[in-house]
Amino acid sequence: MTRIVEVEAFRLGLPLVHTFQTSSHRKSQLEHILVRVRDGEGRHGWGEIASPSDPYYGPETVDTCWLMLCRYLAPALLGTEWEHPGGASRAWAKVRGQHFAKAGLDVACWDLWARAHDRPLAHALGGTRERIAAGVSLGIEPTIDDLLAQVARHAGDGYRRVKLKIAPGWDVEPVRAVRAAFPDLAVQVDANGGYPEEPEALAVFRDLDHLGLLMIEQPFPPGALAAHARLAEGLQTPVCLDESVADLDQLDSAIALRAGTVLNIKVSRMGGLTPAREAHQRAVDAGWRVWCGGMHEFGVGRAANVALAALPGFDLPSDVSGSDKYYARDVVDPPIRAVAGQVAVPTTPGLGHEVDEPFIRATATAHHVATP
Ligand code: OSB
Ligand code: MG
Repeated sequence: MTRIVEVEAFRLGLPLVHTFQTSSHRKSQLEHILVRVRDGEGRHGWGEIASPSDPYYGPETVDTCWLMLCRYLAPALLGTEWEHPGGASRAWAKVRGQHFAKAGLDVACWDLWARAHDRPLAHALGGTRERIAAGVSLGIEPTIDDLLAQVARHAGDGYRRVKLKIAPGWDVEPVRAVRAAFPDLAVQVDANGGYPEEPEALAVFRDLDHLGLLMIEQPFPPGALAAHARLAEGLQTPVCLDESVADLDQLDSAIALRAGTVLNIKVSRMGGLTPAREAHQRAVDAGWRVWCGGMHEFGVGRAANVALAALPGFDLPSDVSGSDKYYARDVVDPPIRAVAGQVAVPTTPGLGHEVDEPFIRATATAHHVATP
């Protein structure tokens, strides 16, 4: 049995090497929360709460995650004994929502447990891949030339799939330009729910449907499952859901309604590795394809994504690029690296990357210690 006797939380900002813009926000530095758990035998594990600062992707923010972690989630975990990390999440099952905050604690428990059993996290989860296919997610750029330069840079680094953020006013034209300039590159788009289900938007998706895209991700707002189903029925291009599926019940509804055929599985959005692994199984059983999405994680969260993406069902390229696409200095050593568009799955215990604890302690802008 494992009992966590201490939860430490660190708020930490890292500058991005390249400003990132989506349909809703623009960022040049990101603040995440790193979580360290320790058990009675002195073993420890790390996790990351990769919430955006503002409530535009989902309802959570760094501030709400900090509050929920300190006031509810950490105290609940401290009072629970568990045999397997899947049992740790029962500690906070009563708390509704708060998936990003829960995910940080869940990953820390998985890391501790995998290390205690001397197993790489990917193996502990049931992963079978030695390396995973990595793609890059590119934000909205000031001009099409800027976008083409970004695509050229990452294609030059060996990535063979790019995801382009789209928004009303930045869609068919830039995507067509990338398609024309890079005919051999796999391209997909992500709207982050930025379109209403209206004739102008439907015309955009009809045009995109002719560009040979791998998929169209989250065209409509999260709750609009029926709208996604109507769109998917009329398109050749697969529809992928991200924001619409934050738990297994929403996944069941999406499957029943045929609101898509592809699922972007994020550890953060689902509330941890335990629910993410279950979502993988349910989606694959329903005949959907899955891949692993990201939230611009620092190295701790990124390593968890790599481990998840080693599961057998993840057969589409993931948004799990190397640390260097985002950060000049990461919080893990070695940083996550992509070679020829692939990231090797670590074979050392736990997350498989040493966490740079002195750097985290020295750089944190807030620190909280929870004990029983
Ligand atoms: O919708 O997938 C998304 C980043 C922040 C918020 C939402 C999304 C993203 C990404 C980045 O696409 C994926 C990555 O971590 O590289
Ligand atoms: Mg997305």
